[in-house]
Amino acid sequence: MTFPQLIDGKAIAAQIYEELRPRVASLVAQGFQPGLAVILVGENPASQVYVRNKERACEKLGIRSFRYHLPEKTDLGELLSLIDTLNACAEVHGILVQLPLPPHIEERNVLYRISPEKDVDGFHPYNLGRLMVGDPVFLPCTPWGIQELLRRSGIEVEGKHVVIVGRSNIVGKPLAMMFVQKAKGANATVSICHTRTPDLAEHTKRADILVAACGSPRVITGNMVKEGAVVIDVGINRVGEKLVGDVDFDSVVGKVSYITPVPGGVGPMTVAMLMANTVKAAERFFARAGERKQ
Ligand code: BQF
Repeated sequence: MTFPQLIDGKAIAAQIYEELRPRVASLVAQGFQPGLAVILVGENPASQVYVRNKERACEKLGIRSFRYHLPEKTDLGELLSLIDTLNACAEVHGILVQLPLPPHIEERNVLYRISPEKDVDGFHPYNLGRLMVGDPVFLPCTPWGIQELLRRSGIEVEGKHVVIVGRSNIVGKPLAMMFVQKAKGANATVSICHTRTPDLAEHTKRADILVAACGSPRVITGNMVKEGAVVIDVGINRVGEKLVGDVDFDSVVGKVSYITPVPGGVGPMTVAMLMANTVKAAERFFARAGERKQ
């Protein structure tokens, strides 16, 4: 029997907010308040919760947030013209389009329109390309949050076998790219699997660090995990009234050295890293404004 350590994402996120506070204060003291535009299309109830979480985080830090809540029937052209306006707006340093979008709007077309300098979600192909070549500007928030969770919990990634279950552009693929880099907090050996990988358990059992980001409730069970492994659960699934992860917590918890809970694990880190990217975007914006004046 091992005694697993619960990784407290809420506490680590709070630590990140405290580090951001003086950076926001310094910008405000120079007359430059950071601003984040949040675009929500339609009435997806989960999206409304996430948008509220992000607005609350902005408020806590003294970042201005601008909400654009558009009707479900909004067409691509209207959304693109709003993004063009925000790209040109000096009060807005970060632009975020809450996903998922309604099915009639192609997400790519929208994400590609956001100025890479305001792309605080890190989803623009420019920023994903910069990540791929090992010279990142804006990292996607959830993968960055996972890296910070591990680093701040004293869990070494270097030389470890990280197995990621999930291949999304938002979590699985960029996280794999981050951990495989020749860089601090990385230098891992990385496997990317997914729910259609044959003999998935054969792969997950080899993980020193297992990241579950496949978006299906409780698919990672105790028999799929190596004794003493670190388990990071990215999933947020509603099962009845309850929020559960992609990990079957009860069957895994007795085997592992560290595990993240759902809620209160990776989720709060995603929002914290969004704030970090927004502060960074504002700092970069004001540095460029200073150069133009000289
Ligand atoms: C927590 C998200 C799936 C699809 C689109 C705190 C959040 C969630 C959980 C949150 C998420 C998930 C967000 C907790 C933002 C993370 O206490 O466990 C915060 O607000 N998230 C999103 O914007 O879009 C998603 C998950």
